Order: sequence, then C-alpha cells, then structure tokens
Amino acid sequence: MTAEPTVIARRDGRVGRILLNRPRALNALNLDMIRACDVILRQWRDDPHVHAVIIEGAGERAFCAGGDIIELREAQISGNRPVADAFFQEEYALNLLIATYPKPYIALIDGICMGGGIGMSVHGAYRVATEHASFGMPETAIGFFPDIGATFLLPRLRGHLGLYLGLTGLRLSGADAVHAGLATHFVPHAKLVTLSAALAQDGPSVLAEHSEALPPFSLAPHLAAIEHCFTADTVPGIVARLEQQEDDWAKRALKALRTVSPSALFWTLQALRNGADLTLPAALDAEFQLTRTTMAHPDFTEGVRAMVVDKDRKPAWKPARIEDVDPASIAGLFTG
Ligand code: QUE
Repeated sequence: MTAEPTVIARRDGRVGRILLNRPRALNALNLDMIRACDVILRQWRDDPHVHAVIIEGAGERAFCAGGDIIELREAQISGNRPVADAFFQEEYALNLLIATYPKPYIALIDGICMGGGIGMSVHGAYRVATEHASFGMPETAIGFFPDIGATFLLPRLRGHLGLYLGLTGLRLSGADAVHAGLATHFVPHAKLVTLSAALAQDGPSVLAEHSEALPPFSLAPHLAAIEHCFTADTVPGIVARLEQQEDDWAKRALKALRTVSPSALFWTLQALRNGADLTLPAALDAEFQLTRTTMAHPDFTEGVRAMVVDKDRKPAWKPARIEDVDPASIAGLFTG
C-alpha cells in the first residue's frame, strides 16, 4: 500500500484545487510538498482551462502550521547544510511564485495558519479566514525569525502591528487577521463549503456576497500602545515601554517577550527593520542568508527541541535574559 499523497491537486470546474494533506502534522510543509505545489502551480499557470487556484488544508485543525522544522533541526545538528538550503530556497521561491501568480490565488483558512502556512496564503491575492482561523508568526519561540517573506509583509502592516506580531508571536483570530491585513475576507465556517463550490463555478467575484460583516478589531483599544511600544529603538526599549503600560494586554505581550528566545528578538527586530526597505525578492534573499547564521545559534536547535520535539516548553536559551544579549553578536549575523 502506498501512503496517501501529502499534496492533492485536482481540477474542479474552472479552478485548480490544492489540498495540503498531512493533517496529523497540521499540514506542515516538507520539501516534497513544496515541490509538488511548485510543479502544479507552474502547470496551471499555463493551462487555459484553469482560471484560478484554491488552496486548503486537510482535516479540522489546520490550514498549515509551518515548515517541517524537526527535519531542519536534524539537518542543522548533523551539519547537513544542503538539506536546509534546499528547503528554504525552494520554499521561498514558492512564496515568490504565489506572490507573482498571474491568476487569482485563493487560500481558504479554517484553522491554524502559522509560519510557512502564512507563506502559502498571505502572498496570494485572496485569503479567506473563518472564525476557526488562527494566524501567527511564532518563530521567536523556537529561536528563529519570521521568514517566508514576513520580513517584507510584517513591516507593511498598519500601526507597527507586524513588529508586535513578529516579536511576540501572539496569534490573531480570523476576523482580527482581516483587520490587520493578513486576510482579505471573513466567511463563517458554516458557509465555507458553499463558498468553495461557488468559487469553482464563478471565480473570486463571489467572495464579497459570501463575506460576513467583521466584528470589531479586538486590538483596537491597544493600537496606540502598540504603536508607542513597538517603535522603540531596541528590544530592551520595547520592553521598557511595555512595562510602563498598565493593562492586561501589555502584560501578555511582555510575558510573551520574556518567554521567547532573547537573541531571536534582537535578530528579528533587525530583520523586520531591514525588510521595510526591501522588495519581496530582496527580502527573501536576505532571509535565506539569515537562515544560515541563525540556525547555527544554539537557540534554534534548543527552541525546536523544547517546543516541537520534546514539547516540554522549557527552552534553555543562551543567553537566558534579554538584558544579557550582546548587540554586537547580533550585528555579526547580518554581515554574510
Ligand atoms: C513555533 C514555531 C513553529 C511551531 C511551534 C512553535 C513552527 C512550526 C511548527 C510545526 C507544527 C506542526 C508540525 C511541524 C512543525 O511548530 O514554525 O512539523 O507538524 O512549523 O512554538 O515557529
């Protein structure tokens, strides 16, 4: 018996459908899946019968939880640079293919959408989120950084929201993701099957009539504080401004910053600043260079161990405190 394919691609009416099909791994992307998506997207790009692409995740829980970081950690430990290089190079090339796709690319996001899952959706023209959707860029929690073009995307979100999301790794609901600009339409889970069939028939023009009015942005009361805190010059400066805020929102943000890798906060802040002035292709190139230096830092292997392999959620960061990170050691990661 052969294993079920991890990517299922099929034609349906006027659209091509891609199903990320690794539900037990929350549809996390491995290199085979990245290659399969690349092949089918190139084929459909030149197929006059395919007018749009719809991508979804299999199962109830996730659109796509990220990349296969356990394999990347093993590559790092065994010194297998070609495996890690191939993964990131091909993943980022796929992100760029989606961003420049000449036909409507529509992601239906009905569960967890993090990291590499953001890369498979947010670069496309249409991102439909349900009330089951949860968006996040949690890489600082594994001693990495928001990649997949996030160094381009996040600094362009309004009100410095991207700095807040990329540093803390905190999640947004589907409706909040529309407010933030990560998603484009909010559709109730109960209407998703109907919408999906209508999209196959009539294309993206049906999106508006199936979309729901948005509930208020849950971060609205905190936008001024986010702008104030996350425009500080340095990581310790951001922490100091959060410490002066009184409310529970600031306490949660501070707790998140005190939990993730201190070093990752420093290199993420720098990477997001740099990305603000780059094109998407240049940002992806810079991210690729940064994968090589940050993966070699002990916090990456330790972070993936603690959060994904052993799941003890108790990473031993080096250094352990934000106050002990040497800024000079961070600058060296960016000089290729
Ligand atoms: C932070 C992250 C990731 C994470 C957990 C974090 C991440 C990622 C995964 C993940 C999830 C399910 C899988 C898998 C990996 O978890 O980026 O292989 O099956 O991809 O706390 O950044």
